[in-house]
Amino acid sequence: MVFRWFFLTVVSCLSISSAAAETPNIVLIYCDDVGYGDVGCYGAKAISTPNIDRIASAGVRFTDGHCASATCTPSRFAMLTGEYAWRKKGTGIAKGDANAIIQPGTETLASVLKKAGYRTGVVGKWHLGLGEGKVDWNTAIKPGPLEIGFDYSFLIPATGDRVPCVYVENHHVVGLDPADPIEVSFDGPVGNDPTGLDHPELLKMKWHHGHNATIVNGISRIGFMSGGHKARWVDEDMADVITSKAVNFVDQHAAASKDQPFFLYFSYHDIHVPRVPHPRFVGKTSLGPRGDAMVQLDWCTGQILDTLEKHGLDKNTMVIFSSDNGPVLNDGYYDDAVEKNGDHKPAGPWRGGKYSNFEGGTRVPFIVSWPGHTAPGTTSDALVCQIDFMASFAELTEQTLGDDAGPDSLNTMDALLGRSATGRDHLVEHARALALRQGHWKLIEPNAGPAKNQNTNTEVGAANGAQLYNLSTDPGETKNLAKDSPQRVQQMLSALNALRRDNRSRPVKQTNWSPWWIRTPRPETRLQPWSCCARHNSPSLRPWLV
Ligand code: NG6
Ligand code: CA
Repeated sequence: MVFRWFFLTVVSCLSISSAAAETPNIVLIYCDDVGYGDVGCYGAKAISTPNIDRIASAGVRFTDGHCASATCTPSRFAMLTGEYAWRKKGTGIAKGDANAIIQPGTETLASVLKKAGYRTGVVGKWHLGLGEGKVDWNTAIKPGPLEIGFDYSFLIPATGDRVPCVYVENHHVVGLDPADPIEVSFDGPVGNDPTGLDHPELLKMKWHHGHNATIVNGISRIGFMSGGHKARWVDEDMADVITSKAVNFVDQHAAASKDQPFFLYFSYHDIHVPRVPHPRFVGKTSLGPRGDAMVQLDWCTGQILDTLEKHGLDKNTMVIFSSDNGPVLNDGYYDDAVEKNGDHKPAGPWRGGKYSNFEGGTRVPFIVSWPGHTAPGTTSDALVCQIDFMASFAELTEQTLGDDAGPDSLNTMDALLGRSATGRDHLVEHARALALRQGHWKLIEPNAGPAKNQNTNTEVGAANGAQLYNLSTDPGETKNLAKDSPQRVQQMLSALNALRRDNRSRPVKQTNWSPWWIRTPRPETRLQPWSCCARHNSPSLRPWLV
């Protein structure tokens, strides 16, 4: 009898648990250099973004949503691996011929979803390195996304402004003529292609800083490239090309099996430099190419939303819209971004932008919609970060992350869906230095240096001493309160150092399990369930440990 009761209880627990696993399709729309204030539903007046606003009207728009770093490679590394990039050497802005930064065998957001039965794809900007050793672009290029959990990839290998200027589909350059092999170098010239430095008369967009090496499609790039002429991309067509690949991925899914969920990481080139939108978008804003590229980006968003609707997939698809770092105007080309900006505020109310430790560096547009699960048209002030996607989706799909996987990824799914007003209780923001958020308090650690990025003119948040800001009364980070609150500064510096020292934010799971009746009650070593929120979990933030 007792056995029967026990058996039924176990069975019913199991069935409850499997009924709780949810596997919506997931479309992660990831922009490049789009700032908080560049999107209509975040207050942009000079740019209209009806399609992005459609996502917001079906879901939750976050006001305190972050990428993990203020530049691309480390942000993407953190989002895909659930580990802060500042913990790992070699995760700074990657060269165009960088080797794969995420090693095969590393658990990633894609591999977690693949284990849950998803078909996984990445389309667009990669910028996390490909291959190993001296990369040969004329043979199979691996490892890459396919070796870390993606079933399909169609890539801009690094950035639009770096060679090689070709697309890579799965392991191969698209449209490569074997008689015209590709060679790439970041150390010195290769081949005979003209450079922007020697032949400015050949340029349709002039370089301002950097970006003066090989000319491709009338635009000089970072790095040297020869060969692969037929395979080279045309910047004006890039948004159309990658959008058609993303749409194909969804179409194929719809044709093959609606039962298998899919995860599409759709990673735009826009609005990174060089900003060269298709002629049909030119002049759509008063802001020049930067604003017009934003209109193009919104169009791409509409295409993918329409495709979901066409197949009736929208009802069970979670759409996430965000950006890899804050905004920048002049990032290396004369494209009128500064001259035509007028009173547009790319970072919205936040100070700084790309490259900055001020909020503008990492506080970006962040929208989540999932019909039937997110309340339409809502706003959340919860502190959320892309680094948490991994643990949050592991939880949603009822998987347990290993201790080595995603060490800084916390399950914040309730906040992401707007079910809870509380997200993280702390976050490390990464630019040239580290900054710690604890609620509305923000500490930027001492980092001496010029106040502005000398190329882009962005305020980077440098200062000899610590900076402490109260974002609830001073969202623009104008009053440094460090001298008034030395104790808080000390507490936050030690918490930051403890996060560094611990090598993780999510506590390890308890492995030496023993029955409760023989456990020693020692609060300082008792570990909390990993999926709980950071407030209860982070060893670094428990004051009795720091
Ligand atoms: C910088 C480039 C900048 C941009 C950035 C990467 C120079 C002087 N600046 O080094 O133009 O390419 O790297 O941007 O070369 S990111 O959004 O991909 O991180
Ligand atoms: Ca970027």
